[in-house]
Amino acid sequence: MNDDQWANACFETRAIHAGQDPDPGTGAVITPIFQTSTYVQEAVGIHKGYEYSRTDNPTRTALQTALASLEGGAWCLVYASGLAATQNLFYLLRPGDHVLLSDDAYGGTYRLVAKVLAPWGIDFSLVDMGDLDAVRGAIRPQTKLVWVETPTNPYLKIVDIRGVADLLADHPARLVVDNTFASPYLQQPLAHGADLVLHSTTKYLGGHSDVVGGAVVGNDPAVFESLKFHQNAAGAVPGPMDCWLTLRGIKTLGVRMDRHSANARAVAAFLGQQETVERVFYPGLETHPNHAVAVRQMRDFSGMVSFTTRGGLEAAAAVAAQTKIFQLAESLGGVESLIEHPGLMTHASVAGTGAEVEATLVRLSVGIEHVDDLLADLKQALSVVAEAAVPAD
Ligand code: P1T
Repeated sequence: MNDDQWANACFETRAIHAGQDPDPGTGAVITPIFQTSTYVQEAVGIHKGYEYSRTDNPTRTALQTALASLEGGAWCLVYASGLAATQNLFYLLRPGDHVLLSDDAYGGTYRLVAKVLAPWGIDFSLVDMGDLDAVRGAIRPQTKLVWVETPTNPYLKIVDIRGVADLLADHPARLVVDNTFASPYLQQPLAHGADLVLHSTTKYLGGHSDVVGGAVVGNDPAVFESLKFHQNAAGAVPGPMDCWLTLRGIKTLGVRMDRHSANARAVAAFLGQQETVERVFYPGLETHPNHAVAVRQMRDFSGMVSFTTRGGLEAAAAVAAQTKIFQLAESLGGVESLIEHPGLMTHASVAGTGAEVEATLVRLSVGIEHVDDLLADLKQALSVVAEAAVPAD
């Protein structure tokens, strides 16, 4: 089958096969790691489509073809990290242009915009993208990019992608959706009107916490040409081994996301019953303010759950230190469960900006271990905190 024929296959089948036909030279079923920096030319300018691996590499091409297929886009570019992909997208802007950024976005995205790009003349404002009236009010004639994360990091707010796209119908701004928390198995933003999709492939797409990478997917050929030019000129490319690891990860994306979602649903329900837990943030809960939008645009609700504890920062940090299966670490989306304190870890760079997170917030990346073990681990960690909060007789 060729790529056009795979286009008609279901998601799980494309995850395994799109862009990943057996190697024509050897019959290898798995795409080889083309660990080469350069390619021999028959004569000057006569070659098989590859000249130099900053520009293109066959393992990278396979990953790009697969991800474009999974997001339903015409093209994909992959990068050395999610932030390298984000930076590349900002080359679409010029000094004086304005960006609308989600007020609850990954701290590193905020840091790139506020601390690196703003000094070069890119203007930005933060807005609660869940409030479409607020988005409408914040759009300016100079707005060229609207940056949505959904679900957001770390409060798991849900943004109505179609709603924001409709607001931009008569405006030249491009709508970018960071789809890292959902993955294309659960949500395909282009189908809801987004212009571009961004991923930290480090997370669910890679799926095994063994590789850092990023991706952008879109349909507009002019945007592809511009991004490709800038990526080649500036050089933020992933190595072939990293592309191969990500390709291997996406083959199991569907089964992993089903299990992540089922486990997270159980964890969110459990946390909601605990006295030491104040509030639970999970888009799969019917009490989530945008649950109806999540149902409309997502297949399931993914594996991220956040909650606030009673008892202040000490209690939140203590829970994060007490879990045994949930390992205390930044990042998310791997098969193993992780726990972290966003205020002191992933979102420390938003401190003092007005977009900071609560000191009592804890974020879980719920893995695919057995759910009974995960619930028991959280129970013992929360009980230690509860005991510490009760004064001894
Ligand atoms: O780490 P990197 O591959 O560069 O991706 C950046 C990034 C982009 N978008 C979202 C939604 C993200 O969550 C991230 C990275 N986030 C973490 C490392 C974290 O622990 O939240």
